[in-house]
Amino acid sequence: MEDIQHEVNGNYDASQIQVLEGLEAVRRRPGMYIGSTDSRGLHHLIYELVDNSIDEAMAGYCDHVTITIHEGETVTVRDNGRGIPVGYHAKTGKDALEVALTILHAGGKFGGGGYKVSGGLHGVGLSCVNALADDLTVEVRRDGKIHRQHYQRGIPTTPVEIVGACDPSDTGTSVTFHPDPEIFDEVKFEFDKLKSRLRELAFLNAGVRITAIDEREASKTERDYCFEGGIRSFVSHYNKNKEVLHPEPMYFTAKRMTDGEETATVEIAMQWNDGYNEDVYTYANNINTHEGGAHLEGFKLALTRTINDYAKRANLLKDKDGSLSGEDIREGLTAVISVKLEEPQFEGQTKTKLGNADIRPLVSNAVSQGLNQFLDENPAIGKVIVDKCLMASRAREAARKARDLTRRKTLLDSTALPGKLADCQEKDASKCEIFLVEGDSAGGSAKMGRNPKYQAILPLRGKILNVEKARLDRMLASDTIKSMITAFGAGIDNEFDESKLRYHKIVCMTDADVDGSHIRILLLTFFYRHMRPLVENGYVYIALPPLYKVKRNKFLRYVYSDEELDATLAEIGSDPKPDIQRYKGLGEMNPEQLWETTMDPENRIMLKVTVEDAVEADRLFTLLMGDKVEPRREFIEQNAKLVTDLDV
Ligand code: 0RA
Repeated sequence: MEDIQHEVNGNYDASQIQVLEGLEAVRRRPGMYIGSTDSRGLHHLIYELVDNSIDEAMAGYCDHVTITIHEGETVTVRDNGRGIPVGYHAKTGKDALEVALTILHAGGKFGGGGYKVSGGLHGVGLSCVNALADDLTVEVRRDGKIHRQHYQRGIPTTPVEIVGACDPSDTGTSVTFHPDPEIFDEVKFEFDKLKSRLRELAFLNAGVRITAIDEREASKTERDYCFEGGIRSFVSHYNKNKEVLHPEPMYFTAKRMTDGEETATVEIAMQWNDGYNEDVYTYANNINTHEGGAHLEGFKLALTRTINDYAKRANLLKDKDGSLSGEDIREGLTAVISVKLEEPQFEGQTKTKLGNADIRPLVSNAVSQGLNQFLDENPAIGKVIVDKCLMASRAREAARKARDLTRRKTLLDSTALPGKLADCQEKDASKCEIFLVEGDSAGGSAKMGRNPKYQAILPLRGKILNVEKARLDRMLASDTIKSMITAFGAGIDNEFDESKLRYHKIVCMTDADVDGSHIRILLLTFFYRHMRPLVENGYVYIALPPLYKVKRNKFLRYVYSDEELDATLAEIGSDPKPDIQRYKGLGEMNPEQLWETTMDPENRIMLKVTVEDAVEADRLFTLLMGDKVEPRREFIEQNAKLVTDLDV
């Protein structure tokens, strides 16, 4: 008896030291665990908790997750899973709940919950959030009791206590925390940012209801996401404003079983529309694999082979047509591929390429079998799809000829940069910036105001061609597009070569009005569609020009929003009246002002464009420019503000 007591105490001391060391490591180098301590890292705290609940849902024990942002930036993530285990944990001599909250890597995985497939980018979960919260409360509903424990900066301030009773059928976990202001640059959650990730998770986990509530007075909102169709609904959502070639997305799935246990699942949903873009989104364990990988390879392989085989079998493809290329087949295709597997290997530059080679045959078999069966059962749809591929093939041939022409031109005159470009002197691309400026008058000011050593100016004239509706040949005929391609120097589409890029900062400098935001949407869409690495690797920025200049005697300040204007006026008082100038456009600023406020690296504010921004721009673009008039009008009526505020 005494021995056992001793043993428990001994372990307790050792494990206590380990716990403190572990939590201290997280607090000392938070970036290692959650990526960063900026807004992205802050939101990551919520995703870590949501991932745990989604793991519980993937294991089949949970179908509702609620995320609430309370006043004061405190957040609750609540689920109706089995509840984190509570009770004496022999190995540590502590409560199992405390172990889950304090030991790195314990999170949702300790104790063998009976499932192996798990999401979560970092897998450090609960304890990590706990270490980075100045205040945290965990509550577990299990066996008819409500258990609760409080923490501050990862250290328990109460034991695990039973604080009430509940219905024994009511089980689940609820974590309420406040991020530690000592760790994060700014503690302010953005509901819009959360919303899109939570909706994505709901699409990826069919039938799981995700409720997002913003209780804060200034931004009160509630959203409820639940898609019985899962990734089928995801594809329908992407194709919402498009004309589709068949009424419902196709859906294929397969599982891998090892020793009677499910060790991997793949799901594919896809639907063609009458557009020209290829939109294939791939996920592994709910993480967007932007760089593709084994699942995408398996998909492309099977799709190309199956469509070609069918086209020949059904006599839709004559020998003289040769065979259809993968690109032709994927023109106008929207697809979501979601795989869930044990020990995913994330590779590539941004760790978003799935490495697990054995997932490739699983995906390709699912697509081959499923698609073959679909085509045999739906020959009319099969013909529409193959006809569309044939049209793509012919258009691509025409485009190739058009492109050869432009290439030959640049070959003859390879140093010819666009006439309107005011280039910089520096040759080291990593130091160079190019400002894409709306209109000639702002372009003129920018040329005079810039630092010509490393800043280049390209004025954009007129409307930028609608890349959604235009095929490659017509797109290349647009002067604006051509001048950007030549100025950047890295080519487009498959031939895009990042190493040839002439500027490592590409800055969209447009007015803060509706026209400006349209141009910005067009630019982002063009980059996303035809120079995607620009966006993925963080070369694209949005300049933020000021809205006002406030001046009184020696006081001078440029102000970037209405809220900031109010704050400034409050700060300096209203006696005597300051002079407030409102800038309606960049063209109203003189070269010195433009330099000082928007171009000088010392003072300027620039937003780095993320892939999410570009995807959103692309979606808005479809709405603004697509063929369907009604949704566009509705959209503009409802989102007049969003259209002008895209860069948030
Ligand atoms: C391990 C085992 C069991 C539940 C969980 C983890 C669990 C963790 C989290 C974190 C957030 N929500 C969660 N829900 C469940 C249960 C084991 C059992 O009851 O047999």
